[in-house]
Amino acid sequence: MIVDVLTIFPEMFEGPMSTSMIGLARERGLLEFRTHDLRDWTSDRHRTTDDSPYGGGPGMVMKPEPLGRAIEAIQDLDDEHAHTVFLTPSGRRFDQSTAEELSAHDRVLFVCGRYEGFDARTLSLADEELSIGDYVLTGGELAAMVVTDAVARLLPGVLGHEDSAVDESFSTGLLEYPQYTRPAVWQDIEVPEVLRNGDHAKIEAWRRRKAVELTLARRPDLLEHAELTSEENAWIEREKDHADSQPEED
Ligand code: 6GU
Repeated sequence: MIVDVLTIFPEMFEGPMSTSMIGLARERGLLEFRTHDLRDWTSDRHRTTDDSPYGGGPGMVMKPEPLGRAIEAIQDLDDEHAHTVFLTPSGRRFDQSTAEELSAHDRVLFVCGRYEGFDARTLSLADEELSIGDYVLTGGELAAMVVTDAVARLLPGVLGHEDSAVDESFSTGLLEYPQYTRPAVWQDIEVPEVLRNGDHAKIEAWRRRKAVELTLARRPDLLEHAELTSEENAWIEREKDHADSQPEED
């Protein structure tokens, strides 16, 4: 997969995109990652990328001309169309299923906004607009890194253990079950007996129950879309009834 990023801060990407699994994926040729400095497509002495908004108001807006020229030039780098994603807090919320969708593209171009946002006319250059959550960042760069990380780890060969992307939180629709490693006792806390007995059916059942329990406690909203057995649904209803009959915690 080829990932291009258009930004006025290419240096922000250096550490995160060269470290650990992403760095290794690039070394192995599984991910080609390139940054492009938007200022290279400006035409004035000051290399200006923003301007004040028509109609007044606070902040600055990304100028359309450099952005348009840059996107066209980056598109032309390869024969394949780059699926073009604008990163903006008003975009569709990015999640694991969006990561899976993006990982199917041969090329993706992330366009990072700064200032108050993009000139609305440039949004027609985007195949989609994404946000990484309900909070405001100073720019799309960190969001582009978050999305690249989530997508790159889904590419074949990037994770050492191919199963690790299957069982984890969100692909099952549930939060992940608790994990333990040695020692068997740490600060007087024992690793659950079931995990040390080598009965894999029991381990599987315990992990599944813990995943459902944790999801009910912390992210009950996720249960609506999780694939649950009728036994699990019945158990959840009993847990909820039990919680309803308990006095409120403060
Ligand atoms: Cl994609 N950009 C900015 N500036 N803020 C955000 C965001 C993106 N996603 C969440 N907050």
